[in-house]
Amino acid sequence: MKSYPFERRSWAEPYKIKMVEPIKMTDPAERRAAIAEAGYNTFLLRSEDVYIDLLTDSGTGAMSDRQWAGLMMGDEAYAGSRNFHTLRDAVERHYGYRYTVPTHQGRGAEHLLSKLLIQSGDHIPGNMYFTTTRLHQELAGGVFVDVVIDEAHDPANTHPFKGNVDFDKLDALVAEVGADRIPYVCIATCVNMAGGQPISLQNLTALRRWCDQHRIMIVHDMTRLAENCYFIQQREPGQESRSIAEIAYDICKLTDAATMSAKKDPMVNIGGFLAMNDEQLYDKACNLAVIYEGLHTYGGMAGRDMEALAIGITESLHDNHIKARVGQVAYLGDLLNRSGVPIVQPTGGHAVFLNARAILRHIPQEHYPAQALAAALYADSGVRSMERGAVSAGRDPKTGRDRMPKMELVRLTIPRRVYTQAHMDVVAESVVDLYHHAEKIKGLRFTYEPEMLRFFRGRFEPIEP
Ligand code: PM9
Repeated sequence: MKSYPFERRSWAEPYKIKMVEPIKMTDPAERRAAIAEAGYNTFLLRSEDVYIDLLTDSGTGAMSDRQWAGLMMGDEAYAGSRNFHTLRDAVERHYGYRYTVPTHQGRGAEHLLSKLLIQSGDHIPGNMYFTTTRLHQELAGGVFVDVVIDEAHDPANTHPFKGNVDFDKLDALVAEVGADRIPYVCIATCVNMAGGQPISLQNLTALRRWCDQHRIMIVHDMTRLAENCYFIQQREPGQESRSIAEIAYDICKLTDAATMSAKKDPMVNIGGFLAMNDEQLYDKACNLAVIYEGLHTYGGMAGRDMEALAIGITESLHDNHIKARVGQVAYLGDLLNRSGVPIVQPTGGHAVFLNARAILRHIPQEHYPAQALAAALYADSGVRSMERGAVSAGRDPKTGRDRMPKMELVRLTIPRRVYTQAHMDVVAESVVDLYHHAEKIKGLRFTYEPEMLRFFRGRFEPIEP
C-alpha cells in the first residue's frame, strides 16, 4: 500500500497563467477560403486565421516572467555585451561547451559550421536528415548519409530509442568513401523528422568510441536536447534517478561541437548558437560570424534576447518543466491512440505525428497526402499543422526527382507552455473526425514550386478525381 495518497493523483503544469492572448474563432466557410488563398500550404496562412497553432514549436513558446524580466536587462552595446557573457556562461555551465558564438537562429549556426568543416565531396552521416541542416551541408558541397536505425523509418515500430545510430551503416560508409572524407557525424537529440525520437546515452557513448577510432568529430544538433534527456531518464536502465540537467551535461560531453536553434528547448522567440570545445575552430567560427551573422559577441541577436535565452536554458532543464512538456504531448498522443488514429509510435517529445499514408490510403505519395491532410485539418477546425513528407523532402539535387521518404507525416507540434489540455481535446476531436471521413480528402499538385526548401512557400491545388 502506498503511504502517500497524492502519489496516485494527476500531475499538472509547474506554472500558472498570468497573461492571455485572445485567439480568433473562425467558421468553416472562412477557413475553406483561407486555405485556398494560402495555396493549401499551412505556412502561407495568416496566423490570425488560425485557432490552435501547432505548425511548429519554434519560437512559439511562452517565456516565463523571469525571461521577460531578463529582456529589461538588455545591454545593447555593439561589442562585448554583458548578456553575451551571461549566455556564454550558461552554455558552459549547463552544456559544458567552452566556446559560444551566438547566431540569429539554428540555421545560422548550421551555415557557419557547414562552411567551416565540409569540403566538396565530403559525406556527412546523420541520424536522419533535417531540412535546413541537410541543405547547408549540400550547399557546402557535402552529401548527407542517413545512418539512423531502420526502426526510425517505420511509424508503427515502438523502439524506445529510434534516434539511435546503426554502426553497420557507418562502417559501410567508411568502407565506401574512407574516414578522411567524413568530417563529422551529425547527431540530433530527439530526432525531429523521425517523430521527435531520442538517441540513448549508450548508443551515443558507443558512437564516441567509434568516432575516436576513426578520428571523426561529433556535431550535436541540440535543438531538443532536454526532451531527449527526459526519455533517457524514463527509458534507459540506470538513468532513472538522475536529473535532466545531469543527463544533458553527459550528452554534450560526448560531442565536440553543437548547433542550437534556441527557439525550441530554451523557449525564446528568436536566437541560436554554435558551441564547441576547440579553440582554433572557435577562432574560425568568429571570423565567419562577423561576415554572415554579426560581431562574434552578438551574432545577430539583441542583448536582451541573449539574456532571455540564458534564463531559458536553465528553465528548460528543470525536471518538472520537462515532465509537463513531454506529458502534454503524450496526452494528445494517447487520445489519438485510443481512437485508433495511426500515429508515429511511440509519441515523440515535441509533437504527435499523424501517419498520413495510413490515413489517406487512396492518395498516392506523389499527390502529397500529408500536405492534403494538413490542409484538411485546418479547414475542419482551424488547427494548423505541418507537412513532413515528400514535400519537405524536396528533390534530389543530382536527379531532380522528388525524394520519396518512407514516412509521409503531418506534425501536430505543441508549443511549450502555451496551450491547455482542453485545446488538446479539440485537436484530437478534429483529427478523429477527419480520420473517419478520410475518403473525402483529395490529393494535391504544385502550382508553384520554389527551388529550395519548397515546403515553406510552395503552392498547391486539389486534384479532382
Ligand atoms: N525546426 C521546426 O519547425 C523550424 C522550421 S522548419 C524548417 O521543427 C532542427 C532539429 C530543427 C530546426 C528547426 C533547425 C533550424 C535545426 N535543427 O529554425 O533556423 O528542428 O532556428 O533551426 C523547425 P531554425
